[in-house]
Amino acid sequence: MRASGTNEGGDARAAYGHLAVSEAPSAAVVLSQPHRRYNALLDEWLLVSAERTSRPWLGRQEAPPSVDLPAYDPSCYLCPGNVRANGKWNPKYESTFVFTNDFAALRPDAPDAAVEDRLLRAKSERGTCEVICFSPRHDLSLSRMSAAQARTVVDLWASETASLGQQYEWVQVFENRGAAMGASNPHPHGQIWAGDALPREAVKEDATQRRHFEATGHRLLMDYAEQEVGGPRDVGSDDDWLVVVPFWAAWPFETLIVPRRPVSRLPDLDDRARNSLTDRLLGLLRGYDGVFEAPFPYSMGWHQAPFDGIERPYWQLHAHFYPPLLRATVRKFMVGYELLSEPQRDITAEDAAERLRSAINAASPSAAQPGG
Ligand code: H2U
Ligand code: ZN
Repeated sequence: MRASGTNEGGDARAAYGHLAVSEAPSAAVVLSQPHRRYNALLDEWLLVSAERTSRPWLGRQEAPPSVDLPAYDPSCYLCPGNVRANGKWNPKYESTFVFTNDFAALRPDAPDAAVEDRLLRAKSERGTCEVICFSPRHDLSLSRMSAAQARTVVDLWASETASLGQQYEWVQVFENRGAAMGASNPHPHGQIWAGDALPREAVKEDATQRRHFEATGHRLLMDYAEQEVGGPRDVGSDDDWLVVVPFWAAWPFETLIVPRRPVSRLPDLDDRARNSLTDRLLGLLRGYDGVFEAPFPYSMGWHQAPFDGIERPYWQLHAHFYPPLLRATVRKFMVGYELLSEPQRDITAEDAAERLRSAINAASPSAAQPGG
């Protein structure tokens, strides 16, 4: 058994055995008490207070997602051949389908203008928003697709990135899955927003990755992968991909997926890397659905190097999965302390990884051998 956050001595040393030997005893002490962890990718700290999950909960319960969906829903605005909210018709698509969001948050025709009035500053932002349907089947989810179907989604992420990257500096591919994460419709779909400016998270990750590269000559996330593969937070890496509950995870079952070779953007992934990504993704997503034996809500998205023509050899492609659930019907709220001070989590990343790894193993026995 892997040590939980409260284990001490030998157990804890076993769990943290990946740390330098001289550090192991003190690491075990630090990591088994309330402590702060450093997020190297965001240059931020968060508070880890394991075992708070035993506190009583009389708050909001998430409704279990409805699982009995029809393969085609005549009232769904994403199903093939149906009409959307603004009167446009979807084609009778048979694989994937992309359209410009009818309620786009960014527009390509925004004027180039700015406001500068002492502390009041604003800039216009040019961009576009796409909705990407993963399948014509209303009742499928990425987690329940065949490898061939899921590969079409990987290819779609890459091809849309390539074309939007010709016009915009930042291309954000993402998916909100489940009502708990704000998905408006169970039909399997994601979104891509692209714009001229580097948004907040991109600016932070750009700075940390650049600093690490300047100091070491290595990509931060490749060094991180080397440190994590086969360790207590690995939930099913292979030769091509790191799949990990990051040391600095803030959300209970947060994961990070990173290619183990230098890759800056989705379109740069070769055929082999796309196939292994498809397998890693399906393993992870089926594991997620197994954790509470119900479709697992999350927001996920890809971070890739900006398309601004600037040489950025330090930028490593990666995906973040941010699932909100702490228990089957109880979500983690990022509220008081999190909003006002810093993120805080209730189960350790190592405990979450252990649970996720068993769920991945149960869903697909060969999928979750750490480092295998
Ligand atoms: P989410 O489920 O992640 O919200 O994505 C669905 C998007 O689909 C949402 O951004 C758009 C919404 O604006 N949409 C259309 O573009 N056309 C419609 O007919 C309904 C919803
Ligand atoms: Zn549908």
